[in-house]
Amino acid sequence: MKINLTFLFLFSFCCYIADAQTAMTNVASRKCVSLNGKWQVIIDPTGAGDWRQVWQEKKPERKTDFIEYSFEGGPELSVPGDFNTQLPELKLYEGTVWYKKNFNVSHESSKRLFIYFGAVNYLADVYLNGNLLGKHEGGFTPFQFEISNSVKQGTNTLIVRVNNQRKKDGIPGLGYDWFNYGGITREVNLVETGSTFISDYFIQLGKNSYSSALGWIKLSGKSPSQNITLKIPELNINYKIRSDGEGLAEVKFDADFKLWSPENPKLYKIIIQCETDTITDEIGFRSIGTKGTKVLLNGKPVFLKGINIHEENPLRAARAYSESDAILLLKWAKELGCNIVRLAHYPHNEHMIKTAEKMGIMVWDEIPVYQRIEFSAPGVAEKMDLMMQEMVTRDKNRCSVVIWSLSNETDSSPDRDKALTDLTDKCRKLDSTRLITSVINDEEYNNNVMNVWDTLYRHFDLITLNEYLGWYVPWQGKAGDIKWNFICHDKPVIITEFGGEALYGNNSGPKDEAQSWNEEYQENIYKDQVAMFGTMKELSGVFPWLLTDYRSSGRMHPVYQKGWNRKGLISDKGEKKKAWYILFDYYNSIKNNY
Ligand code: GCB
Repeated sequence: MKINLTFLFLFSFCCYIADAQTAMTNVASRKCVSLNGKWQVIIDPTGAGDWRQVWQEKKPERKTDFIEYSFEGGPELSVPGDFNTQLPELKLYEGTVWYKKNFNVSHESSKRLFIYFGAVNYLADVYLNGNLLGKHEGGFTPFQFEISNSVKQGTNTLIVRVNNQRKKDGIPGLGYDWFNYGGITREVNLVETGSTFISDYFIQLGKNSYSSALGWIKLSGKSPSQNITLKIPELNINYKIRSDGEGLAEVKFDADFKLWSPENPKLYKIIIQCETDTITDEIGFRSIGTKGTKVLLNGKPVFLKGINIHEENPLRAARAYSESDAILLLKWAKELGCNIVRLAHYPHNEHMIKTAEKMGIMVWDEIPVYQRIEFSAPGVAEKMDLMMQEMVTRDKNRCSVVIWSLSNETDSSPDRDKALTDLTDKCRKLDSTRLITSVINDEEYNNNVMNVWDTLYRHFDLITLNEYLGWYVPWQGKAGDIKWNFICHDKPVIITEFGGEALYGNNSGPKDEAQSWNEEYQENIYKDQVAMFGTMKELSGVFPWLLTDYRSSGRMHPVYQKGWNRKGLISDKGEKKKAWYILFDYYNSIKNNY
């Protein structure tokens, strides 16, 4: 884990294409005032609010004046939460909603204040007291604005223009197979810090080590050079360092850690103290790597018993955001026998990652570089970089996260290859301790031989592929007879998606016809897949698509889908389909160190 000053600088407090700042690490343990709750809103389908300048909240001055908008008297929406599921008129809405919240401040000039957003989907323009603080693009990562100098004593007004319209050069772009929930979907906080504070830190085991913690601590503010102590009381660690003129201190100490694993998800309380700030965290220590075709956790081979999950609570048919949503989804994953979840296809809220960590579930973290991204369009590479950096900044101290995934199912082209190679290199410079990959699905299947040829795999730590044999791609022979050729022979192979659709409770129609949408057809796909897995010596893990049925407007079958992707092993009512039990038996048959 090398300290790279350029990246640290970018990490910390610089402006990107949008001028929001990358959020400080570990907001949950800082002094926060929550701005969650009801916000007043104006729904603006035509964009009229832009030329009427809603953020100025004009009021009539003369008797003859009238203003054709008002937050007062209008609807309210809960934050956090998507807007589509809160008001019937927003059910399928993709457009602008203006949000407004007043808050009170009595601000000491020696302190600094930030407004922190957990996530806003997709564009956010943030105004404080009528002035633009800045903009942020990207629906699934946190960002912040410093308001120490712009906030007033007393009442302040925050207005956010949120827009979830699809963009050709957006990430994701125009088409994606999940519901486009818009709004201020995650928490909003007012964060108070000292004038110089611990803005970021990275504390994990060094690559291939079980006892050396490596990393850095970064202070931001006017007194960057300070004495810092890092304590782990349970291990009697009292490590002292001094930050340099840039506020940066290198961390390197040894300890007799009990390593984090699914069997023993051990976390340690960590206290970092500088002269002007203290922050606490719970950090686990584990090592992740590969050897040949095996994935190694703490030096021992581990088969990744995975499941894909979207950030949706199917029982509420709404965007998931809370700890209880996370518990619901992850308990199912645990019950199925999983030791890892793929949080598809974008960074999920932090509750998912922290809850998984406590439950002993590894996490696959991914950015929404999905399918038909316009890699050569102006600004797209910068947006990919920004999302990758925001994800890594937020989650790099979470030991549950073992894989950074930088894209899913992109079409092969020189532009794509360059963009994803660059992004992989940048991600590796930020964090060399985790496995880095992208998911590809362009393998060729002829005469029951699968040729995994894409040269891009050479840049990744894993061969991670999606195959829908038995659903989008008919079997060409017996599942157990398929021969696999891989472009690289020294990397673990992970099947990151497979599956098929079935409506829970539908057991009618021919069992060998996909168009019946019955549970037996899906069950057979799983039986065949399991037969195939048994023949693949390079296989180091599988992630079925997916845990639960989920909303996707493009799934238009009027009887079986009704706007839902039905590839879940669990229905939108929480019922287990027959295929669940096939996977359950398979996962239970795999020994820990297989
Ligand atoms: C895929 C995509 C995933 C889709 C899934 C499907 O290959 O990666 O996002 O939702 O197929 O259901 O078609």
